[in-house]
Amino acid sequence: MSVTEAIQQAIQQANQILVVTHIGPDGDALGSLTAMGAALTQQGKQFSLVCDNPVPRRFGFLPLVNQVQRSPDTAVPYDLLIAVDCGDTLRMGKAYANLPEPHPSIINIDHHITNTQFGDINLIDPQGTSAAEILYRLFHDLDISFNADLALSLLTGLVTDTLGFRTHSVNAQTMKIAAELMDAGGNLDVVMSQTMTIKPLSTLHLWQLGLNKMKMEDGLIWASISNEEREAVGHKGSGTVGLVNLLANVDQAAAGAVLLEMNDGTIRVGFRCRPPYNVSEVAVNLGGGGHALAAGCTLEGPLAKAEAMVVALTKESIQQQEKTLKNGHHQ
Ligand SMILES: [Mn+2]
Repeated sequence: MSVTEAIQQAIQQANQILVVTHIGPDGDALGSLTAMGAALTQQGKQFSLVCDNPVPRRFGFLPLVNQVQRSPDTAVPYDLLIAVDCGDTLRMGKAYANLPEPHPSIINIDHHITNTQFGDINLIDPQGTSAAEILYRLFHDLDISFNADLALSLLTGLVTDTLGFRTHSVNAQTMKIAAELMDAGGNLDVVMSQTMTIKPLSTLHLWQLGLNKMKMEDGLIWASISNEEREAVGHKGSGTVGLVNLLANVDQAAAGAVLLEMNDGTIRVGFRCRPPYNVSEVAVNLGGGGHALAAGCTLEGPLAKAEAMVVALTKESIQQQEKTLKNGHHQ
């Protein structure tokens, strides 16, 4: 049985489906979550859509977003869990950690290269630009019709994880999928303006802070922001809202990092780089994960200690990679 057939059978046989996306949700997380909701609605299935963090306001335009709940229903005996855009079970937060035993069987749909294959069925494609792109292919194979709701959700995942079709992973196929989703009623202008262009003032204040604090040494550009500073500018959530991209796109930098101290004292670290560099290894070494060009991890405080560790390990990783690149023709 192919993975697609196995997924089809598991969904057909399930009565109560729990769909979960990752904490600190981005456009791909919420687009994939609501797309799965739209597809399950078409199939007449009972489901809950769960994200163990509030939905950021800018994603309010997504279909079914009002159905997204913070935790699974305790009274519902879920017999299938579908995880979307989650590299490991920790990324589901309490939505998974607090699930009563026996756990339902798991379908794991993702595009992170560091995915731990935690599902009973795993549909993982690290080449995929987004979890939404993998869902697009799955729904295509399952003959699910791309109505406007489904198209808008998938287009949101595609647009946001590619930073508006600008990442290295974008190819002609990505654009064909986007075109098809637009034909099906997905409004690109809405997605672009809501997720890429319009920003809350707090985002620019965080950038202002980050640009004031940025340092660059040995190919690494980084900024480290304390909880006090973060709260003073009204930053909510755990993402760097583009600051890490802004830094890492500096021509002279091999890699960029942003450290954000959260109010529980943990440090959220985002890494970015451009080819031929890779930041997923350093993120994995620090207990996190992600993609070659975009990765992250969570560290224990204090901030200065986390910063020293991140800076030392990332510089070392850059140096190693430069050595390997220089000797590339010998391998
Ligand atoms: Mn994603």
